Amino acid sequence: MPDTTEYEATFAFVDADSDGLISAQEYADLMHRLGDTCTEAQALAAIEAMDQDGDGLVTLDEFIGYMSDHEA
Ligand SMILES: [Ca+2]
Ligand SMILES: [Ca+2]
Repeated sequence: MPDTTEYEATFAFVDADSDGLISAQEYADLMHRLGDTCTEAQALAAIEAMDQDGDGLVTLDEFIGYMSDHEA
């Protein structure tokens, strides 16, 4: 069983309005807060990569699933 505490903390950090979903807008805002440039298209692509049911929003489960798959 992987330790998901760190993922949950990261998710909560990105989920600015704490509604349990990460939107492309929240992702773009985070990138901007971190001093990164992020276009709307880049944010949408990032969300699409994590979004498993295609509703355009990333749940904690989808986020953890993505992180688990993409971390050695
Ligand atoms: Ca949110
Ligand atoms: Ca989704």
